Amino acid sequence: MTKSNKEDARSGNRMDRFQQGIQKRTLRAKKKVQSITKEDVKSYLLRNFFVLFTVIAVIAGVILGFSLRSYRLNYREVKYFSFPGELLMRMLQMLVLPLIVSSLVTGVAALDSKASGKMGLRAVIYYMSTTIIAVLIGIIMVVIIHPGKGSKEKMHREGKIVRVTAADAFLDLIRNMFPPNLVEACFKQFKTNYEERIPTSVPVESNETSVFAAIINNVSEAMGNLTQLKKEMIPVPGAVNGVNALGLVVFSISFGLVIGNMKEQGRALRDFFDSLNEAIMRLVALIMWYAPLGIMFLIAGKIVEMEDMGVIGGQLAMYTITVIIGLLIHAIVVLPLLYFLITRKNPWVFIGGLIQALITALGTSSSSATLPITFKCLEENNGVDKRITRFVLPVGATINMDGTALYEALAAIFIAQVNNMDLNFGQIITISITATAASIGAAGIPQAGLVTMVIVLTSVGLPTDDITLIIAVDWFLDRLRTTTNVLGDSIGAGIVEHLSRHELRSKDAEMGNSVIEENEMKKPYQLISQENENEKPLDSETKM
Ligand code: 7O9
Repeated sequence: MTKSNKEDARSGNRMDRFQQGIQKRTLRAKKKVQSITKEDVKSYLLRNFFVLFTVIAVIAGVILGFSLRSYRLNYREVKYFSFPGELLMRMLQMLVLPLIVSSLVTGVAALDSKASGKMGLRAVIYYMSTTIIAVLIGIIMVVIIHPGKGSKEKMHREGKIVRVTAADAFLDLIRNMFPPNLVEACFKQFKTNYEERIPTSVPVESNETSVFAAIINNVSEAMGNLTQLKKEMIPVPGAVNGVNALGLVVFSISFGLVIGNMKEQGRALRDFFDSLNEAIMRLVALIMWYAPLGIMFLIAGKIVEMEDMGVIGGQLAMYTITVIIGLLIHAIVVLPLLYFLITRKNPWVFIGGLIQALITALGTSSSSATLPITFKCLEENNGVDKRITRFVLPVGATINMDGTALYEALAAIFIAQVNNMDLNFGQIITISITATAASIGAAGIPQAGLVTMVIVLTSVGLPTDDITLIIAVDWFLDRLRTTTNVLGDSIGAGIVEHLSRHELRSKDAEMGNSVIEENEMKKPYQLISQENENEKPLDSETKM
């Protein structure tokens, strides 16, 4: 054989192998295609149709909103116009209460206390670390960009701020963890109110003979009345409307732990909550048909309603941009990177499955109202194990708010910049700690929104009145924060699932009964995973 012949043969071999490779692939692809049932295709189209529809809804909402602005609708007309959006909010909020209770109870009861303890620990470590990262990003961005110029005279002010005492807010938070009445906890939160009282001065021990004592008493009372120097704010118990999420979460987790340990005796309750959860999820599926329309009107309504951009001066615009950049870095760099580093899977495929939830968060600006949709996206599009989502999502919605933490730290330093105050290192650390704590405790603090901001500001002696400088853009930034919060919770579910896969598997091996049902749920996800070879169903090989 000549040299060139040899080479020919070798290249022929290579060609053969190449062709074989292609044949194998086509065969595999054919098999895959054959294994895809009609149902699979249907569900795939349906899901993408929904996502497409939701994205179109946002775009249509923005266009509709801006084109209606020129008509200068009055307040009443704006309210009528937003009505379909309001309905979506109400429908979603309707489901939140039964959803969090049933999912937490079954989520915790599905694992033994050791496994749920480990899962809980992982979740809490994830929440803490991402929140701290978010706060650091906020601080770094506001220090680098420096949006506050040290003058606030020309800035627009809007709204009122509430006065709170940090200690009372903290005690309220702890009180709300233990609601005395579970039914009341579904619609009311405990809140310390203040009453102004002029304390009646303790009378000097007087017997009728002591003219001196009588004079002192009279004089001190008169002075108290006149100068009101002694006026005191007395904390009195009160309540505000709103779900006491923290109390319900604490109760549901404890309840789930207990019935999880009750073995056969707890079975009836476990089945009840399981069934309740399933029924609620079916209602969510129904509401999702209406969601795109609702979101369109929510967004359009908000755009029609918003004030003219004229009030936003240079500093406030820079501040808005700083917050947006900070949130973007956290949401599209840090969280996906963390997901990739821990699970070694493509974060964008995971985020792709969450689009509807993220858009709903953008439209509703409430991570608790988005919760039903987040559940649906994670379980059905991303195939995250139900035992994980049922625990991680409600707890995440209650205590994990990365966007909020980032925002509060950034806002506090912005207000310091506007006031020309230099913060030392200790003060910046204080801001980080209070912003982290405020984002964790927000759900337990009544009327949290501004209250937590007041607490962060007072912790370093910044003027709380200056919150009114940033209220004008808060409605907009709230939407972006909420989207970041929802993304943080969802990626947390993905990460905790990956870290807890061994416990989940051993539990599967222990009891094969509920697993069949869950595998059926996985079908749509497997269809996705075939497109993305690196995205394998986590535990399909061990199940069944
Ligand atoms: C944002 F899911 C439930 F049901 F457990 C749940 C119910 C209510 C969870 C949380 C709450 C709740 O009240 N949360 C709450 C959140 C209360 C006050 C303030 C905030 C902070 O909200 C975020 C923000 O303003 O930055 C954001 N709007 O994620 O919803």
